[in-house]
Amino acid sequence: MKRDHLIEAVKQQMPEKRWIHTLGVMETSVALAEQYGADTDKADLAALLHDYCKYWPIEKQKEWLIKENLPALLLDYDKQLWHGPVAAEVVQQEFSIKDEDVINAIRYHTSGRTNMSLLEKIVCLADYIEPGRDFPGVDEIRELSKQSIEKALIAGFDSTICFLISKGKAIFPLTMETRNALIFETK
Ligand code: DGI
Ligand code: FE
Ligand code: FE
Ligand code: FE
Repeated sequence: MKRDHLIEAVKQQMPEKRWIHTLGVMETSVALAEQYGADTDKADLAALLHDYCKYWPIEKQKEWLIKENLPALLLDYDKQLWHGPVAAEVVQQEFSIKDEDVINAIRYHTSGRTNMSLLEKIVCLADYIEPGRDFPGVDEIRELSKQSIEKALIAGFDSTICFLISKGKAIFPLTMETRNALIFETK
């Protein structure tokens, strides 16, 4: 499917504010891809589709998790973790996206994972620092992104983990594993 058609399809799935966020993630992903030497077309495509299922009714997301045999552990943790793995399946079927790296960048954009590819890191980080984001510490993460993608991502996950702790919420084990892996990578 052509990019213009994908854009129309994505816009239809979300309110205006989420579309503006998506545009921000696309712009930042392409900039990071240029900076770190990744494929800018893949960065643009993965960013365009990363939140495709964010506004799907939660029951529909759950149906896809079960239908596609996605990790059952996800069901025990925050529902916000579901839209990435679900979108990774949906875009393959709806739009015939076949690039594994693009699919994994969508799948792991919220939790991260160990041994993330450069493209996966880019989309995950762009999701934190796109121009519309405004949370305490975001400017420090933007600064770190100029120096080290791993250090910037660690700071992003630190902020999410601290936020979850402050709310008394559980932390998805893969997020902790991701943070540990990034720390070992920067050693
Ligand atoms: O979809 P976005 O809002 O653009 O961003 P996202 O896909 O990174 O979702 C982040 C949300 O997920 C954020 O509000 C925190 C929530 N969340 C809940 N449990 C976890 C979690 N995020 C991570 N990384 N790990 C968790 O265990
Ligand atoms: Fe998301
Ligand atoms: Fe994220
Ligand atoms: Fe997002």
